[in-house]
Amino acid sequence: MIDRQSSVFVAGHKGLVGSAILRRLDSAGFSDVRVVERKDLDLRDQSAVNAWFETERPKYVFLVAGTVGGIMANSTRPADFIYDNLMIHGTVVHASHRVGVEKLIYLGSSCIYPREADQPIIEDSLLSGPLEPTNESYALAKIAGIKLCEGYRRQYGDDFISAMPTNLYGPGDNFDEMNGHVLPSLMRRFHEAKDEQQETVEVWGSGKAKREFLHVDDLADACLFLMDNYSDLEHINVGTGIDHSIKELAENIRDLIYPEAELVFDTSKPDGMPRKVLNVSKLTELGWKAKIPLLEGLSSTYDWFRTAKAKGEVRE
Ligand code: GFB
Repeated sequence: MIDRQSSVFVAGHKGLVGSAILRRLDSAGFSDVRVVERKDLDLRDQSAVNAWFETERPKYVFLVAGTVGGIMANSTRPADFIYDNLMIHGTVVHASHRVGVEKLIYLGSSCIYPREADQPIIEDSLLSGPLEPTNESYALAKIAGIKLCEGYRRQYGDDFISAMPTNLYGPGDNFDEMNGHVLPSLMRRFHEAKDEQQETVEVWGSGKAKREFLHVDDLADACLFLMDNYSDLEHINVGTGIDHSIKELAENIRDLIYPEAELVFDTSKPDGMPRKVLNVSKLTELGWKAKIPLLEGLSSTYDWFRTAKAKGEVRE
C-alpha cells in the first residue's frame, strides 16, 4: 500500500478525473496532496515542469492531465489533441524519473485500441490494427504515453504503471453540447429542451454505436487500488465490462430529464467506433470491480449538473 503520509502530486486536478482523484485521496486519508494551477505551470514545458518537480519532490504521481473532448472536438482539433497530450505525458514522466518518484500512474483511454479489435477488448489488442479515425491523434498520444511508462520501467526500473479507462462521466464533466462527450452533451441538450419545451431532441449518429460508461468516482477508486496493488509493465483496462447503445443511453437520459421528448437521430454526424467495450478480467482478478450502476450514476450526475448550473459552476 502506498504511504498515506507521503507527498502525492495530482497532475490535472481541475479536470473530471483529477477532481475525482482528489476526493478519493481525501477519503483515504492522504495528508500531503499537491496540485498546481495551469496559470502557474504549463505542463507542456519540460524545463518548467523539471523545476517544479525539483522544488516539490513528490513521492507519488497521478498523471491525469490532458486535452480531452468528445468525438467532435477530437475530429476538429487533431493538432491540439496530439501536441498537448504528447508534451504533457513526456514532461511529467521524464521529470518524475529525474527526481526519483517512487510510483506513477498514467491514464490512457480505451480509444487506444484498434477500430476492429475483438470485443470485449483485451489489453493485448494494442497495436494490432488501424485506429478509429475520429480520435486517431488523441489515441496516438495516449499510446505514446503507455510506451513512455514502459520504456522508463524497462530502461531505468521506474515503477510507472498505466491504466486504460473506458468512457468516463460524472461530476465536473464538460457539459458543452458540441465539444463534450456524449453523456454530458445529451444531458445538457435534454435539460435545455425541457426548459424551452421543445418537442424533439437531437442525438448524433445512428444511435447504434455502443459505449461503456464508467463513473469517475469508480475510476478514482480503481486508480488508488492500482497504486496500492499493481506494479507491472502491461497497461490494465478499467471499466464495467457492460456496454449500451447510444440510443439506450439517450432513452435513459430522456426518461430521467424529459420523458415527453422525442429522439431524432442526425445521421450526418459520425458514429465513431462501432463498439468499444473493455475486457476487465485482469482487473477483476486482482480484486477490483466497478460499484456505481449507470442509472444511479446518471441520476447523481444530473443532480450535480443542476446544482452546479444554478451556481454558475458548469464547465462549458
Ligand atoms: O463520447 P463520445 O463523443 O466519443 O461519443 P467516443 C460519441 C458517440 O456518441 C458517437 C454519439 O456514436 C456519436 O454519434 N452521440 C450522440 C454524441 N449524440 C451525441 C452528442 O450530443 N455528443 C457527442 N459527443 N456524441 C471518445 C474519443 O470517443 O472517447 C476520445 O473521441 C476519448 O478521444 C473517449 O477516447 C473515451 O466514445 O466516440
